[in-house]
Amino acid sequence: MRKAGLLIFFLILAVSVFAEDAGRKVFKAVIDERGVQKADIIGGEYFFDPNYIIVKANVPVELTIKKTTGYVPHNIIIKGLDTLTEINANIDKEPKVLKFTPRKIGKYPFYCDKKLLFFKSHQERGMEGIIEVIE
Ligand SMILES: [Cu+2]
Repeated sequence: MRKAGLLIFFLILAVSVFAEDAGRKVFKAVIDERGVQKADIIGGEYFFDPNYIIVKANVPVELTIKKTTGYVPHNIIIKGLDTLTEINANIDKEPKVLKFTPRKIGKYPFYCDKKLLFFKSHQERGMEGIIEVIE
């Protein structure tokens, strides 16, 4: 009985890992004439679109983020992109530009940390993504 439980646990784990990858919408930031990498993100219930953004290291980034219609408050939090910055911004219907220069190659999760009472957090409901910094 114990083995069966373990097997089910690993099956669920495998399925959830697969599902996470399958749900990614990938966008590679576009470098404009100023040499700035740009990407637009929309946040809403309960997603970021795109939710996998690829940027180059040591090139300034401007992420323009805005909210879909609706009254649920959202934010975006990104940690560790460079040594000083932790991005933590509310998302509004008015587009907001988040500026940073990624220094280290790697994958950096971003998410909305809003949560209503005992409900699942927005992050748990799928309001999360990854910024991948490449060379
Ligand atoms: Cu949210």
